Amino acid sequence: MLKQLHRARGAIPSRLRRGGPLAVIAVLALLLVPTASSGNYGDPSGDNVGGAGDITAATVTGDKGTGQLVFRIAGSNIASSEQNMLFLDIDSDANPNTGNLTDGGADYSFVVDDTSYGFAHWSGSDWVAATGATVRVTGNTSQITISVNRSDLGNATDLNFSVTSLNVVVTGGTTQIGLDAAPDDGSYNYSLDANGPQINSVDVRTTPTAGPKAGKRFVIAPTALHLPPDGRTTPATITPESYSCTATLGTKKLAGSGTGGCTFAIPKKKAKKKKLTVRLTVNYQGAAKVVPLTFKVG
Ligand SMILES: [Ca+2]
Ligand SMILES: [Ca+2]
Repeated sequence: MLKQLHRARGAIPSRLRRGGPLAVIAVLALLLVPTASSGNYGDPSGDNVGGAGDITAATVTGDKGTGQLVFRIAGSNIASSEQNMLFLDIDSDANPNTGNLTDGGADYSFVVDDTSYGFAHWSGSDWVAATGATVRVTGNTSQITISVNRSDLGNATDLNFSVTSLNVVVTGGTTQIGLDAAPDDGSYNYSLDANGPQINSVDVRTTPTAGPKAGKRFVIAPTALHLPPDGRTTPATITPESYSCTATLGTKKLAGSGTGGCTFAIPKKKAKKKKLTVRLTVNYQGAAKVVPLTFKVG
Protein backbone atom coordinates (compact mmCIF):
# COMPACT_ATOMS: atom_id res chain seq x y z
CA MET A 1 0.00 0.00 0.00
CA LEU A 2 2.81 2.41 0.91
CA LYS A 3 4.53 1.78 -2.40
CA GLN A 4 1.33 2.55 -4.26
CA LEU A 5 0.92 5.78 -2.30
CA HIS A 6 4.42 6.96 -3.18
CA ARG A 7 3.90 6.08 -6.79
CA ALA A 8 0.64 7.96 -6.93
CA ARG A 9 1.96 10.97 -5.05
CA GLY A 10 4.93 11.35 -7.34
CA ALA A 11 2.73 11.07 -10.36
CA ILE A 12 0.19 13.81 -9.67
CA PRO A 13 1.77 17.03 -11.01
CA SER A 14 3.15 15.68 -14.25
CA ARG A 15 0.32 13.39 -15.20
CA LEU A 16 -2.74 15.50 -14.66
CA ARG A 17 -3.18 16.88 -18.12
CA ARG A 18 -6.39 18.07 -19.64
CA GLY A 19 -6.86 15.77 -22.58
CA GLY A 20 -10.45 16.27 -23.53
CA PRO A 21 -14.01 16.43 -22.34
CA LEU A 22 -15.50 13.51 -20.50
CA ALA A 23 -18.77 12.48 -22.04
CA VAL A 24 -21.23 11.66 -19.29
CA ILE A 25 -23.54 8.78 -20.04
CA ALA A 26 -26.51 7.42 -18.18
CA VAL A 27 -25.97 4.58 -15.74
CA LEU A 28 -26.43 1.32 -17.58
CA ALA A 29 -26.14 -1.55 -15.16
CA LEU A 30 -26.03 -3.94 -18.10
CA LEU A 31 -22.65 -2.59 -19.09
CA LEU A 32 -21.23 -3.92 -15.82
CA VAL A 33 -22.10 -7.50 -16.64
CA PRO A 34 -18.90 -9.08 -17.87
CA THR A 35 -19.18 -10.88 -21.16
CA ALA A 36 -17.76 -14.34 -21.67
CA SER A 37 -14.92 -12.94 -23.70
CA SER A 38 -13.28 -10.45 -21.42
CA GLY A 39 -10.73 -10.26 -18.67
CA ASN A 40 -12.55 -9.92 -15.34
CA TYR A 41 -10.62 -8.47 -12.42
CA GLY A 42 -11.85 -7.84 -8.90
CA ASP A 43 -10.89 -5.54 -6.07
CA PRO A 44 -12.42 -5.69 -2.58
CA SER A 45 -15.15 -3.16 -1.88
CA GLY A 46 -14.61 -0.88 1.10
CA ASP A 47 -10.79 -0.97 1.06
CA ASN A 48 -10.53 2.66 -0.04
CA VAL A 49 -9.06 5.15 2.45
CA GLY A 50 -9.08 8.91 2.86
CA GLY A 51 -12.25 9.61 0.90
CA ALA A 52 -10.93 8.12 -2.34
CA GLY A 53 -13.37 6.38 -4.66
CA ASP A 54 -13.76 2.63 -4.11
CA ILE A 55 -12.75 0.49 -7.11
CA THR A 56 -14.60 -2.85 -7.11
CA ALA A 57 -14.01 -4.38 -10.55
CA ALA A 58 -12.40 -3.94 -13.92
CA THR A 59 -13.08 -5.72 -17.18
CA VAL A 60 -11.04 -5.56 -20.36
CA THR A 61 -12.46 -6.52 -23.75
CA GLY A 62 -10.27 -6.63 -26.81
CA ASP A 63 -11.07 -6.91 -30.51
CA LYS A 64 -8.29 -8.84 -32.19
CA GLY A 65 -9.33 -7.65 -35.62
CA THR A 66 -9.30 -3.92 -34.98
CA GLY A 67 -7.02 -3.86 -31.93
CA GLN A 68 -9.49 -1.78 -29.93
CA LEU A 69 -9.30 -2.33 -26.17
CA VAL A 70 -12.08 -1.34 -23.79
CA PHE A 71 -11.34 -0.96 -20.07
CA ARG A 72 -14.45 -0.77 -17.87
CA ILE A 73 -13.75 0.23 -14.30
CA ALA A 74 -16.55 -0.09 -11.75
CA GLY A 75 -16.81 1.24 -8.22
CA SER A 76 -18.45 3.89 -6.14
CA ASN A 77 -17.58 7.59 -5.99
CA ILE A 78 -14.82 7.15 -8.60
CA ALA A 79 -13.51 10.06 -10.70
CA SER A 80 -15.99 12.34 -8.93
CA SER A 81 -14.00 15.61 -8.96
CA GLU A 82 -10.66 17.24 -9.77
CA GLN A 83 -9.52 16.19 -6.28
CA ASN A 84 -10.83 12.62 -6.47
CA MET A 85 -9.29 11.19 -9.64
CA LEU A 86 -9.04 7.79 -11.26
CA PHE A 87 -5.79 6.57 -12.84
CA LEU A 88 -5.42 3.71 -15.33
CA ASP A 89 -1.74 2.84 -15.72
CA ILE A 90 -0.76 0.55 -18.59
CA ASP A 91 2.51 -1.37 -18.74
CA SER A 92 2.12 -1.91 -22.47
CA ASP A 93 4.99 -4.41 -22.88
CA ALA A 94 4.04 -6.42 -19.76
CA ASN A 95 7.52 -5.70 -18.47
CA PRO A 96 7.75 -3.98 -15.06
CA ASN A 97 11.44 -3.29 -15.82
CA THR A 98 10.72 -0.86 -18.67
CA GLY A 99 8.74 2.39 -18.54
CA ASN A 100 8.34 4.32 -15.29
CA LEU A 101 10.02 2.01 -12.82
CA THR A 102 8.53 3.81 -9.81
CA ASP A 103 5.08 3.27 -11.32
CA GLY A 104 5.14 -0.50 -11.88
CA GLY A 105 6.82 -0.16 -15.28
CA ALA A 106 3.90 1.83 -16.71
CA ASP A 107 4.40 3.12 -20.25
CA TYR A 108 1.02 4.86 -20.66
CA SER A 109 -1.28 6.49 -18.15
CA PHE A 110 -4.83 7.84 -18.11
CA VAL A 111 -6.23 10.16 -15.45
CA VAL A 112 -9.96 10.82 -15.32
CA ASP A 113 -12.07 13.22 -13.24
CA ASP A 114 -15.71 14.27 -13.48
CA THR A 115 -15.32 16.53 -16.51
CA SER A 116 -12.10 15.63 -18.33
CA TYR A 117 -9.32 13.15 -18.82
CA GLY A 118 -5.61 13.13 -19.56
CA PHE A 119 -3.52 10.62 -21.49
CA ALA A 120 0.24 10.47 -21.08
CA HIS A 121 3.18 8.43 -22.33
CA TRP A 122 6.39 7.77 -20.40
CA SER A 123 9.18 9.35 -22.45
CA GLY A 124 11.96 7.52 -20.63
CA SER A 125 12.39 10.27 -18.06
CA ASP A 126 8.99 11.97 -17.69
CA TRP A 127 5.27 11.74 -18.43
CA VAL A 128 4.45 13.60 -21.67
CA ALA A 129 1.07 14.18 -23.30
CA ALA A 130 0.18 11.32 -25.68
CA THR A 131 -1.77 11.81 -28.90
CA GLY A 132 -4.51 9.26 -28.30
CA ALA A 133 -6.44 9.73 -31.54
CA THR A 134 -8.34 6.51 -30.83
CA VAL A 135 -9.13 7.31 -27.19
CA ARG A 136 -12.68 7.71 -25.93
CA VAL A 137 -13.51 8.13 -22.26
CA THR A 138 -17.07 7.98 -20.92
CA GLY A 139 -18.76 7.31 -17.63
CA ASN A 140 -19.89 8.51 -14.26
CA THR A 141 -18.97 7.97 -10.61
CA SER A 142 -19.89 4.28 -10.68
CA GLN A 143 -18.30 3.32 -13.98
CA ILE A 144 -15.57 4.75 -16.18
CA THR A 145 -15.02 3.29 -19.65
CA ILE A 146 -11.75 3.93 -21.48
CA SER A 147 -11.59 2.75 -25.08
CA VAL A 148 -8.20 2.92 -26.79
CA ASN A 149 -6.63 1.20 -29.76
CA ARG A 150 -3.45 -0.76 -29.20
CA SER A 151 -1.92 1.46 -31.92
CA ASP A 152 -1.93 4.23 -29.28
CA LEU A 153 -0.36 1.87 -26.73
CA GLY A 154 2.83 0.88 -28.55
CA ASN A 155 0.92 -1.89 -30.40
CA ALA A 156 0.49 -3.82 -27.17
CA THR A 157 -0.78 -7.40 -27.41
CA ASP A 158 0.08 -8.51 -23.87
CA LEU A 159 -0.07 -5.83 -21.21
CA ASN A 160 -0.16 -5.25 -17.47
CA PHE A 161 -2.41 -2.62 -15.94
CA SER A 162 -3.44 -1.19 -12.61
CA VAL A 163 -6.20 1.16 -11.52
CA THR A 164 -5.75 3.72 -8.75
CA SER A 165 -8.31 5.99 -7.17
CA LEU A 166 -6.66 9.04 -5.63
CA ASN A 167 -8.20 11.74 -3.44
CA VAL A 168 -6.01 14.77 -2.85
CA VAL A 169 -7.16 17.16 -0.14
CA VAL A 170 -5.13 20.30 0.67
CA THR A 171 -6.08 21.92 3.96
CA GLY A 172 -4.07 24.86 5.23
CA GLY A 173 -0.88 23.83 3.47
CA THR A 174 -1.21 20.17 4.44
CA THR A 175 -1.82 17.65 1.66
CA GLN A 176 -3.71 14.48 2.50
CA ILE A 177 -3.86 11.60 0.05
CA GLY A 178 -6.71 9.09 -0.01
CA LEU A 179 -6.29 5.94 -2.04
CA ASP A 180 -7.66 2.69 -3.45
CA ALA A 181 -5.26 0.60 -5.53
CA ALA A 182 -6.42 -2.27 -7.73
CA PRO A 183 -4.81 -4.69 -7.47
CA ASP A 184 -3.40 -4.09 -3.98
CA ASP A 185 0.07 -5.18 -5.16
CA GLY A 186 1.58 -5.28 -8.65
CA SER A 187 -0.58 -5.37 -11.78
CA TYR A 188 -3.30 -7.29 -13.57
CA ASN A 189 -2.39 -8.89 -16.90
CA TYR A 190 -4.40 -8.84 -20.12
CA SER A 191 -3.58 -10.60 -23.38
CA LEU A 192 -5.54 -10.03 -26.60
CA ASP A 193 -5.03 -13.67 -27.54
CA ALA A 194 -6.35 -14.99 -24.22
CA ASN A 195 -9.00 -12.24 -23.78
CA GLY A 196 -7.94 -12.26 -20.15
CA PRO A 197 -4.66 -12.87 -18.40
CA GLN A 198 -1.95 -14.76 -20.26
CA ILE A 199 -1.55 -18.08 -18.45
CA ASN A 200 1.93 -19.20 -19.42
CA SER A 201 1.95 -22.52 -17.58
CA VAL A 202 0.09 -24.54 -14.96
CA ASP A 203 1.52 -26.66 -12.16
CA VAL A 204 -0.43 -29.89 -11.77
CA ARG A 205 -0.47 -32.34 -8.87
CA THR A 206 -1.65 -35.91 -9.26
CA THR A 207 -2.61 -38.30 -6.50
CA PRO A 208 -0.90 -40.68 -6.41
CA THR A 209 2.11 -38.82 -7.81
CA ALA A 210 3.36 -41.96 -9.57
CA GLY A 211 0.29 -41.94 -11.86
CA PRO A 212 -2.96 -43.86 -12.31
CA LYS A 213 -3.24 -47.48 -11.18
CA ALA A 214 -5.83 -50.03 -12.22
CA GLY A 215 -8.57 -50.35 -9.59
CA LYS A 216 -7.48 -47.18 -7.75
CA ARG A 217 -8.64 -43.59 -7.49
CA PHE A 218 -6.68 -40.99 -9.47
CA VAL A 219 -7.01 -37.27 -8.72
CA ILE A 220 -5.77 -34.31 -10.76
CA ALA A 221 -5.53 -30.77 -9.32
CA PRO A 222 -3.90 -27.58 -10.60
CA THR A 223 -1.76 -26.06 -7.82
CA ALA A 224 -0.38 -22.89 -9.42
CA LEU A 225 -0.79 -20.67 -12.48
CA HIS A 226 2.17 -18.80 -13.92
CA LEU A 227 1.46 -15.39 -15.49
CA PRO A 228 3.89 -12.83 -16.98
CA PRO A 229 5.91 -10.80 -14.42
CA ASP A 230 3.49 -8.43 -12.64
CA GLY A 231 5.79 -6.46 -10.34
CA ARG A 232 4.28 -7.79 -7.14
CA THR A 233 6.44 -7.14 -4.08
CA THR A 234 4.93 -10.05 -2.14
CA PRO A 235 4.04 -12.69 -4.74
CA ALA A 236 1.65 -15.36 -3.56
CA THR A 237 0.74 -18.49 -5.47
CA ILE A 238 -1.94 -17.82 -8.10
CA THR A 239 -4.58 -20.53 -8.13
CA PRO A 240 -7.43 -20.90 -10.66
CA GLU A 241 -10.91 -19.64 -9.80
CA SER A 242 -12.28 -22.93 -11.12
CA TYR A 243 -11.16 -25.95 -13.10
CA SER A 244 -12.58 -29.01 -14.82
CA CYS A 245 -11.46 -32.25 -16.48
CA THR A 246 -12.55 -34.46 -19.35
CA ALA A 247 -10.86 -37.81 -19.91
CA THR A 248 -10.59 -40.86 -22.09
CA LEU A 249 -9.19 -44.24 -21.12
CA GLY A 250 -7.93 -45.86 -24.28
CA THR A 251 -10.65 -44.91 -26.75
CA LYS A 252 -13.51 -44.69 -24.24
CA LYS A 253 -14.72 -41.64 -22.37
CA LEU A 254 -14.06 -41.88 -18.64
CA ALA A 255 -16.39 -39.88 -16.38
CA GLY A 256 -14.88 -38.04 -13.44
CA SER A 257 -16.31 -36.98 -10.09
CA GLY A 258 -15.36 -34.62 -7.28
CA THR A 259 -14.01 -31.09 -7.81
CA GLY A 260 -14.25 -30.23 -11.51
CA GLY A 261 -14.82 -33.90 -12.31
CA CYS A 262 -11.08 -34.44 -11.89
CA THR A 263 -11.30 -37.56 -9.69
CA PHE A 264 -11.28 -40.78 -11.69
CA ALA A 265 -12.04 -44.33 -10.62
CA ILE A 266 -9.69 -46.36 -12.80
CA PRO A 267 -11.34 -49.71 -13.64
CA LYS A 268 -9.76 -52.81 -12.16
CA LYS A 269 -10.14 -54.88 -15.31
CA LYS A 270 -8.55 -54.23 -18.71
CA ALA A 271 -7.17 -50.83 -17.70
CA LYS A 272 -3.54 -51.75 -17.16
CA LYS A 273 -1.12 -50.29 -19.74
CA LYS A 274 -3.91 -48.26 -21.33
CA LYS A 275 -3.42 -44.59 -22.06
CA LEU A 276 -5.35 -42.14 -19.88
CA THR A 277 -5.78 -38.80 -21.66
CA VAL A 278 -7.02 -35.87 -19.60
CA ARG A 279 -7.88 -32.33 -20.72
CA LEU A 280 -7.64 -30.08 -17.70
CA THR A 281 -9.19 -26.61 -18.16
CA VAL A 282 -8.28 -23.86 -15.69
CA ASN A 283 -10.24 -20.60 -15.44
CA TYR A 284 -8.82 -17.37 -14.06
CA GLN A 285 -10.00 -13.76 -14.42
CA GLY A 286 -11.96 -14.58 -17.58
CA ALA A 287 -9.22 -16.57 -19.30
CA ALA A 288 -9.38 -20.32 -19.85
CA LYS A 289 -6.37 -22.49 -20.56
CA VAL A 290 -6.48 -26.14 -21.55
CA VAL A 291 -3.72 -28.38 -20.25
CA PRO A 292 -3.47 -31.72 -22.09
CA LEU A 293 -2.15 -34.54 -19.91
CA THR A 294 -1.40 -38.17 -20.75
CA PHE A 295 -0.64 -41.05 -18.41
CA LYS A 296 -0.07 -44.78 -18.70
CA VAL A 297 -2.13 -46.82 -16.29
CA GLY A 298 0.06 -48.99 -14.06
CA1 LIG B 1 -11.72 -1.35 -3.65
CA1 LIG C 1 6.86 -1.58 -19.14
